[in-house]
Amino acid sequence: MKNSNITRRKLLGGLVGGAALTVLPLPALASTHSVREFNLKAQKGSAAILPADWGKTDVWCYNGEVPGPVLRARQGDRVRIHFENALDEPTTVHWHGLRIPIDMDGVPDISQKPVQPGETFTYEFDLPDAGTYWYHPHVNTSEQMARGLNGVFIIDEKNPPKIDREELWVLDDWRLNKDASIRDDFGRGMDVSHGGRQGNLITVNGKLPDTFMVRSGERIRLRLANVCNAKIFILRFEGIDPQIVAIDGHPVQPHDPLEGQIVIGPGQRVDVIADFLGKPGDTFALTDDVYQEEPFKLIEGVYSSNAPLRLKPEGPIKALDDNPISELDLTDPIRHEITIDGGAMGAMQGAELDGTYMPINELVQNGRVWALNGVASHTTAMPPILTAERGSTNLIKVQNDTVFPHPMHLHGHAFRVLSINGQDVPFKPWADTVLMPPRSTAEIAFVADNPGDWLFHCHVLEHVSGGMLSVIRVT
Ligand SMILES: [Cu+2]
Repeated sequence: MKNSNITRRKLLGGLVGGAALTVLPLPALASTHSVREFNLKAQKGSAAILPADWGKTDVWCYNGEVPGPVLRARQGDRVRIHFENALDEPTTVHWHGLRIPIDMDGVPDISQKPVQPGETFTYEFDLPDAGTYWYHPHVNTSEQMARGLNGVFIIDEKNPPKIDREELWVLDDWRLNKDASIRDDFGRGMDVSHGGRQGNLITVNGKLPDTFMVRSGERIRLRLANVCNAKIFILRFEGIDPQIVAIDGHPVQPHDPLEGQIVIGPGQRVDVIADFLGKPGDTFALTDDVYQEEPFKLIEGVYSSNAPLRLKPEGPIKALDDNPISELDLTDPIRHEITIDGGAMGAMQGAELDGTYMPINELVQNGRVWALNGVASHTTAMPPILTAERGSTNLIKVQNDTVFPHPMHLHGHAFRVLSINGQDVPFKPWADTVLMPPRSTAEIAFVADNPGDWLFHCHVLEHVSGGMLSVIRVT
């Protein structure tokens, strides 16, 4: 791997381009597999995000690494994670996408008290699902994540796919000053009311995008995770034809990216498997098409001069085994509606905050500019936006009445994304986050099988600061 030639101007010259109801119980506490133990410490550190002549960047990180260590276990395992907070402020760890008990979910005031500086907390839970997941703080999330706190959690299938190797690409962006330090303008009003904190530097696995070497004939699984505060990637592969095999960790029938693109919003993950069938010396690429006038090359791929591993694939790419998620019965679901309002250029006149209706100017003075069903929130201790009886199938029509996209994330469950703007979504994939385009509707459905108060919020973290969070109660 070598760094491509990137000038300082290019780096920091501004924004980069600008059936029948089946309720499957969650696994019992007694696991058939071993308990895997991990130590995880949130701490201050420094990371070589930019090339060496820039010096290191002060970060907040897990175990001294950016991104944090990959936690890896096997489906059905139980994990025990000894967490220590060595930061100067409270934090928690949320296990994004994992269907675990509410008291392990890392949400302050609901799951646990924030872990204070110098304190420890032991997270322990079973892993019902295989796939690509991740972890991050849920206290002062916008700042803690922008400073580098995140990591990927990989859960291996009981029956893993036949591949030659796998690669993890953690996609992140950073807002840096010209001296490579992180800009400390967290919670800037412009970011809260517009598209969130967008960075001016994109990294893959905490480093500048780099050259990826493959051997002709290899079959490789690529795990893509977007851990940005707010940035959406529109990914396009040039020179290879990957098949999407999992979305947000959950298997989906292998298929080509729709219109050749993989759109991946904050918090989302996509697994693809690709056969690399070029000749030695050939090249391929992964680009980000968000900046249409100048597609950004994330990965430059090169085939090594080694003799091909094989000349043609050993059969088609097969589907991964399903995760044990309760299947939907959509004959007569319980229907709910959640409307997203607010933001710049929106029409919101006011909303409720702490039980009191406030006109928009008063809301803004309180730092809130977004609302779900007319309620702006600022803590997690709040009345639920909807209540679902345990075992019931719930269909939520989410309406985005704003001019911004919002990746809406539900804790503790997986839902099927049924439709966007009335159009059926191919394969109706299981997901924990649905990326809603500006002024759109989405229908999502899930079986409420995990009791607790589960956050439902935008994963643009500055939108959360601005009030876009709520709680779905499963009784
Ligand atoms: Cu949002």
